[in-house]
Amino acid sequence: MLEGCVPWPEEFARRYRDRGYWRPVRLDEPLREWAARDPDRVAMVEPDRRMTYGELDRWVDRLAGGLRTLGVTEGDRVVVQLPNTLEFVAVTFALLRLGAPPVFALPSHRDSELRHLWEASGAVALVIPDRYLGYDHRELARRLDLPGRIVVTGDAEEFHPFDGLDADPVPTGVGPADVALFLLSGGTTGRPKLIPRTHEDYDYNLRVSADNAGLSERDVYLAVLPAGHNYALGCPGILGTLLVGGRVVLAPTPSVDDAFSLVERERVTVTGLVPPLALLWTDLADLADTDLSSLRLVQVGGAKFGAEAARRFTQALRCALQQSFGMAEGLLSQSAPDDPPELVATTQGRPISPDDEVRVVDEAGHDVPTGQEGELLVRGPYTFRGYYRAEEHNARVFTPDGFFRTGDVVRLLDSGHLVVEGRIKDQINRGGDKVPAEELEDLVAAHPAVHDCAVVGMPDPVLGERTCAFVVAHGDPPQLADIVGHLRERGVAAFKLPDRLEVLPSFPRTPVGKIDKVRLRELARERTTAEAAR
Ligand code: OOB
Repeated sequence: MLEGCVPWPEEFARRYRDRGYWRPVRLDEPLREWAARDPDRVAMVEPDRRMTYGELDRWVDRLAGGLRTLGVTEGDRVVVQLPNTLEFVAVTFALLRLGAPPVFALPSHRDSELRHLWEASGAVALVIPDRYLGYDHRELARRLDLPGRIVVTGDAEEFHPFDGLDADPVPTGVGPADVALFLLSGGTTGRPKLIPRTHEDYDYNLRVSADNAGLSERDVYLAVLPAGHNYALGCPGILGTLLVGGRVVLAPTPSVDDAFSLVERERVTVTGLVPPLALLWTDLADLADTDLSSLRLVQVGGAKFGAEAARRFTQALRCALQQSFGMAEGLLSQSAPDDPPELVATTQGRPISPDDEVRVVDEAGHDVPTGQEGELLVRGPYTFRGYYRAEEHNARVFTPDGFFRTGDVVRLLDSGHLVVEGRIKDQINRGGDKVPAEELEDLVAAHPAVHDCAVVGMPDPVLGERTCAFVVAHGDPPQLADIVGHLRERGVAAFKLPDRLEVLPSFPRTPVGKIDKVRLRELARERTTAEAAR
């Protein structure tokens, strides 16, 4: 295994193999099998292009060869920041085949995030689009001036053209237990961490979630959310659909217009959404003049989807809802096809593997009685054992016996269903986009008019939460626009920009002298509800 990654202890690995969870395959192998069995089957579709399994498999081989020629070798990391396109899928498989794990950045990431990902992964190459949604990623790459290869889809200008990656493939010695890819954590302390996922663990993630979604080769999965996010990538998502021989449709943007017209045209059967999008779909399903009747299952997750919203959603879309509570670190909890509708509306389903070990504990780490709130700890066949190159942090977020402390507050019901009640990790969940508090605080505190900063979530009817930055000023108090301008200059992703700024003479403190975020959250809530009442 790659240096800096933590393997499962041998007894667990043996158990997961004995039980058939971990198979001796690499993630790119099923593509080869489908291509051999049924080369003319359509594998993936974009609004203006489509490609068969046979074509995709050949492309992946040539791309892997081309990347190798560029100097990317086994064990190297490659940061991939591509929107939902055929190239995303092809380069992902090519890197899997080459044994050079992709590190998935979001298309919304900017200078600050990309530089961090580059450094934290020790990457040798970056793959970006020329432009996406009006933003020129080549300019971003120019500013970053990274010491490595920059590959660009579309008009590459001075960089390496994606389409120029074309050479005979070279075999690699990478195996099922090796790291296949890196997912990004939502982050709490410091900068977001990298999550290594092995071929065999992620293959199991794909199979068990495909199974739970009843996915088959007849299914058409629409990728609305970013392809490099665990949810759309592998729960079962793009990779799970291709594993079972289904068809992947790639939405160029998450807009309802794009999604609805693709559902109608491609007869989409399954998709996954975050709650704010699910609310929009609920409102527009009947208004829009589109035929959505092919949908049989819509997953909603990434942030809490309330019971009332869930009921309205099911009524409006007239298809099954699957609540999904997942994390890039592993654990995936989802409604099952035979769950009664009320249980689907009111819970976040059940962990999908029989060998997911979950504990719910109080502040002292003791298990709480069933049905009571506590922090969720988890260990299992597709839950990782450590962040990449993060020994100290790992010592804090894992128990000595290997349970991952999720930072989520849940209740575990007698039936095994989980209800997410909140969070103790210092993060704002902005409609599924995770804003790491500490990262944002450090960035805001670098503004000359800011003495100190603390960010908290404030309730929001659509996003669930929005971000409120509290600051203590140096001299003249700054305005929200000043702070936002400062963050934009530093190249911070738009979803991390604070929605509100509150200036205080000093921060409330806890008895031990820490900033009292509970009090700040109350304050943010009081101020927003007072304004809403006006
Ligand atoms: C998904 O993955 P991440 O890594 O972006 O975020 C994980 C965190 C969880 O720890 C939890 O705090 C929150 O997102 N979360 C939810 C939730 N689903 C995720 N909180 C409440 N209710 C839910 N249904 O977000 C993710 C990965 C795979 C599938 C689905 C979501």
